[in-house]
Amino acid sequence: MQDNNSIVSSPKKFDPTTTISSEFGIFGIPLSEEECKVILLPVPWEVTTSYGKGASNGPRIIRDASAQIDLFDFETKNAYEVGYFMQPISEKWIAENKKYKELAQKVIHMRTEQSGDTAQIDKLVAEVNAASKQLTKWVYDETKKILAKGKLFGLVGGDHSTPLGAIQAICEQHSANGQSEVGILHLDAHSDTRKAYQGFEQSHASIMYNVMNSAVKPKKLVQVGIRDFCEEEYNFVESRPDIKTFFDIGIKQRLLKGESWGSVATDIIAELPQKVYVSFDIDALDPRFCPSTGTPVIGGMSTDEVFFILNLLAQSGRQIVGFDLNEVSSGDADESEWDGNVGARMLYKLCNWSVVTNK
Ligand SMILES: [Mn+2]
Repeated sequence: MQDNNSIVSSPKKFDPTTTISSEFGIFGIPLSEEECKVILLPVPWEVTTSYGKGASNGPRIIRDASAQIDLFDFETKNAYEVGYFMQPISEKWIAENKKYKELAQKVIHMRTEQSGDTAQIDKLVAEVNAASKQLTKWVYDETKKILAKGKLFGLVGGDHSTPLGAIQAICEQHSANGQSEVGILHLDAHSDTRKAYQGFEQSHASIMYNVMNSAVKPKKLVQVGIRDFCEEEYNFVESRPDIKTFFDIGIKQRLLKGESWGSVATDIIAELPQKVYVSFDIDALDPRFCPSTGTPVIGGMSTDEVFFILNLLAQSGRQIVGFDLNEVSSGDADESEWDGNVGARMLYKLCNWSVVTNK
């Protein structure tokens, strides 16, 4: 775990004012994968997205916007000196995403138009489900490889289905007797606890249902900012003692009555065990921070409120054992500078706090 001590002790290993091509790495940090402590796995996948599109471009628009960030950070100072690296965005998965997204769209279209026979729909759904399983297996394997090198792990989606394999690998890494010690801090507008969505077993709307039904499941799921969910999801989260949901409206009622964000955030952190995986759907934020995201919902948190939670998490002595940022989207266009900019800044804080809490 100490392979990058040389970088920590010689912070002038690279000049942070140098700008390099955004084709390599991230945040303009000109270090190789071997030299970096934090490794980011980009997953350009949005096969089952139902409403807006463009989440598969998330890794690219975040990387493109990331070079403009000042590396020195008020809260975490020179955490970046251990090096952050984003692996190349896989051309194979870009192509697979395009192929299976078309099949999934066909299914959604046939369902809304009530055209096509059931057997045809079932066949297409089975193909999409098989592709999603392959993606999850790939993410699981890549996550294990990164962990095996003693690196800190982050995933950049893609839609919210993408981190399933990563969460499973990290829960297994920190487990005993089939029970994981990891708690998930889940920031999202949506509960994402649907058993399946439009027949798709591994869609963005089912990620936390799948996580909580994994072979080695997390010790606790703590959801924050949830404001779009169906009755079945409400009943599901309320019935499980290992799930605590801070609904957005509940949080807002407390704030509107004069309670502080500090007191709300303290209650959120108190629900989490020592080891924490952060799954951050950008739509947890007020849509003004993520106008192109696939399923925006009014309400939500500000960037500062999320920064405050992360800071408090670190102050509490908890350890971030992995994280993902997902649903940052280019929208219908191939680019969205603002969504990329906000995404890059949120990702940077996740990297920084990951380093600080693992010292
Ligand atoms: Mn989500």
